[in-house]
Amino acid sequence: MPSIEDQSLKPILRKVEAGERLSLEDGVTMYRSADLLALGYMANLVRERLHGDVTYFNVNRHINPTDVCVASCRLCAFGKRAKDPTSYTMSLEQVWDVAGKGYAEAVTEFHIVGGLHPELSLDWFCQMIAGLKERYEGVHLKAFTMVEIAYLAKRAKISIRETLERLKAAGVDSLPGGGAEIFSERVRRIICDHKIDGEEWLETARIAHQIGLKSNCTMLYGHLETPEDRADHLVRLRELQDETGGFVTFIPLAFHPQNTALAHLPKTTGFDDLKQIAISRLMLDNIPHIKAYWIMMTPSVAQIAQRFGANDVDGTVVEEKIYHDAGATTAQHLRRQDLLRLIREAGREPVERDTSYRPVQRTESTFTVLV
Ligand code: V47
Repeated sequence: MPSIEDQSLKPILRKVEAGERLSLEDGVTMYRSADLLALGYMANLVRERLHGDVTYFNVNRHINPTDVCVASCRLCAFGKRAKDPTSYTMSLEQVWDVAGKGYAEAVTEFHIVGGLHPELSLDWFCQMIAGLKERYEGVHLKAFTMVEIAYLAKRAKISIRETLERLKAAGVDSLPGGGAEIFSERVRRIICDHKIDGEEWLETARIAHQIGLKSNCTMLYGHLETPEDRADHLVRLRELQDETGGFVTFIPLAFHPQNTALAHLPKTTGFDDLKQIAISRLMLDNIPHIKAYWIMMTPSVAQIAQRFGANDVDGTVVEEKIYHDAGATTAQHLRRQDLLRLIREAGREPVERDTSYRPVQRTESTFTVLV
């Protein structure tokens, strides 16, 4: 056990050892502490209690059907106006085609998110989903952030519940965690004032969970938020999880400022990224998995994060646009064997999972090209 240098963490350590819930104030105390090793030690205790030595990964592919977006969020380098000649929108055939391209291993999940397009209808997206299901039977479709759901409902002039029900009937299996950003209204007004507010994000997630769609959840950090805003965000996610149990994985997302309207802000440091992973594990005692998204934190930091509270690294990804448009210097994809090495080197046992965290059994014949 390491020595706890920061005395303010001692009462928190006692709670962690006793398996007690941490308070919002404990969260703020941890954010104010620079005792990274003590935070990592505590988070690792919880992580090993829950998952032992296992670190999960999956073989997935990201698909972004369009970057056209009616919102102009200051945090974003991805969205473009429809009249921008550099914007793109795929046809249905292109989406179905791109889903199977460029990867020679059997994908178990498509992660599908995009801009808020002013002309693509709910029917179009239902067709897109149904077409993917038909062509790639057995691939889990994790599609549409709460923000996209709310926008599609508004455009179709139907309720959020009905929108989610229609997408579920078309073949959506679960929802990714994006768009939550930070729930603080003060900060949200500056970084993404065109988006639904925090309460609406939580309400959309609540309805998704009620109709049987699991989802992930995220927090965007490293911009204008305070330690109190971060702790509040985590507590609000934890409260909804107490109610629905529908969140599977939490993914803290470090803000990448390049090419955004907030380009003057500095990038987060590895220190802050690891601290955020540790505090997430400690505060979110009812969310099973904490993901260190390698695209966002770099494979090196994602690897260290496996000893600071994380138990997942995300997957092969194949083609990532949102972070790369905002200056990410990481690769766009990692091979399955790269992920295995990264995890093993951290002294963890790699387990390939599907989106529901069931282990995936591989034989040579499942490594077939999909196209
Ligand atoms: O919603 C946008 C964020 C999210 C920037 O559910 C930015 O498994 C940093 O949600 N700098 C998309 N972040 C990514 C996302 C995600 C990723 C991996 C796995 C899962 C999952 C979800 O990225 C957006 C927004 O919060 N984002 N722009 C930026 N400049």
